Amino acid sequence: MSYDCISIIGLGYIGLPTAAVFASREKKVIGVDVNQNTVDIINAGKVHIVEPGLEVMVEEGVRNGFFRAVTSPETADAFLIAVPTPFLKNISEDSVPKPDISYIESTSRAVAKVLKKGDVVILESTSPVGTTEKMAVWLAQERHDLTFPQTHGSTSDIRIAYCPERVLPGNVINELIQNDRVIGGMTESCSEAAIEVYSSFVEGNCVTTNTRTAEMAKLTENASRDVGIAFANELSVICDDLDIDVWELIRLANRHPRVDILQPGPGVGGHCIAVDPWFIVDRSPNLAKLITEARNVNDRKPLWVIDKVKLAIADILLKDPSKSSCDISIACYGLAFKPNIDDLRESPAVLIAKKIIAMHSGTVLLVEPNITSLPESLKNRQLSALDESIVGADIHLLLVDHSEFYNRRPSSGIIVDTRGIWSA
Ligand code: SAJ
Repeated sequence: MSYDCISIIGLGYIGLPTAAVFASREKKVIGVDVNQNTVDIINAGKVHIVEPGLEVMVEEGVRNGFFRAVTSPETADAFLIAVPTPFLKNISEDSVPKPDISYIESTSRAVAKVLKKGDVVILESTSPVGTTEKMAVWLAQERHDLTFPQTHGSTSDIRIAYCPERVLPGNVINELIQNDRVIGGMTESCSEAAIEVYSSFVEGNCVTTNTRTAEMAKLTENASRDVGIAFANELSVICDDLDIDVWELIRLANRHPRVDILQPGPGVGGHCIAVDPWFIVDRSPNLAKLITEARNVNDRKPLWVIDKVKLAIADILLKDPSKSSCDISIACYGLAFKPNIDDLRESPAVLIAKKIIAMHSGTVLLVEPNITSLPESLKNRQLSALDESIVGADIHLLLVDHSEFYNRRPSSGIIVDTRGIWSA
């Protein structure tokens, strides 16, 4: 079976690059997104997200007639679902965030309407364990004239698989092509169909398993990184208390051949690592104790950083009683969720900046070289220039290790360095 027409549903950070790569391999690609504005931008050969190499690929795909975007599903041979799976915000403060898979359900029901015998449906969205099986049920509920793997095994009309994306923002195009793929088919023939789809561009290995293991693999990868970062963040708090330079400590410990500690920071951001572990906790709340605590350690880190800023303010006031808090200027360096990107989603730096603005009566300078305007949540503020902030601020709060900040250690004022690039 050859899958010549591929439909990608959800043209966001994963779906759009995936669609563009298929188009670059001269597959006929139909991108589907509910947002008319997104569809219009793509059909004009432009992009609504920043990712190196993406715009050129989208422009080429559209210009050469391989890629077009629409707002509702059309007939195709393979459907890749890459819609968001956010979590529902806490109902009460101490409840575990719950994953919201309603976009997968609505997408599945819409895709079902255009399915034909021989099609394959692949779920790529990060999902709680058991979601692919639910998707198979939703598809079957809409199409009694077709057979599905949960009832007809390897002879089913429709093939269904789970294949998580594992690409790193900032290096998406390269990782889409080079990374290994974990493919969890509902049957072996489902896995084979999915391999056939990805073989048009994936140069890594396609490793097969069942749907539940593939779903858990994705969550495990990100939970593992979250636990590793929590260890580093906890170390940073302990070392601060013991007057030890945590960055030096980690460099030394990592000289051990079997130790590889990650780097502390102001907290964990982005839409993956800070979210996905909750999908495991939601399913197994009484068992996922370490995973829960790691999340809590990382979520507490921004508050610890704010306490360090409060201490710096108190220090200045103690040394010069003629000053008041409103005379003190604080510069925040970096707002993105990690270095050298413009993505502010779930960024601990934004959270910290907002809290400092709310608590501090003096000037707060926001320096972020990768954006040209501030997000809605920081409206009424302006971006500040790096040079002026470094010279003028009383407290320098380094939040993101952007390359622009290296070798720019301020020579005066108090430094609160959450990334260790301005350590003495
Ligand atoms: N961070 C630290 N210390 C570190 C490493 C990261 O504090 O040593 C922080 C970053 O500053 C950032 C957050 O963690 O705030 C997450 O950044 P990241 O670079 O670790 O990961 P993401 O969110 O950009 O991408 C992750 C990747 N997952 C893994 O590395 C296991 C990527 O491969 C996934 O595809 C992506 O999540 C996803 O979409 O799930």
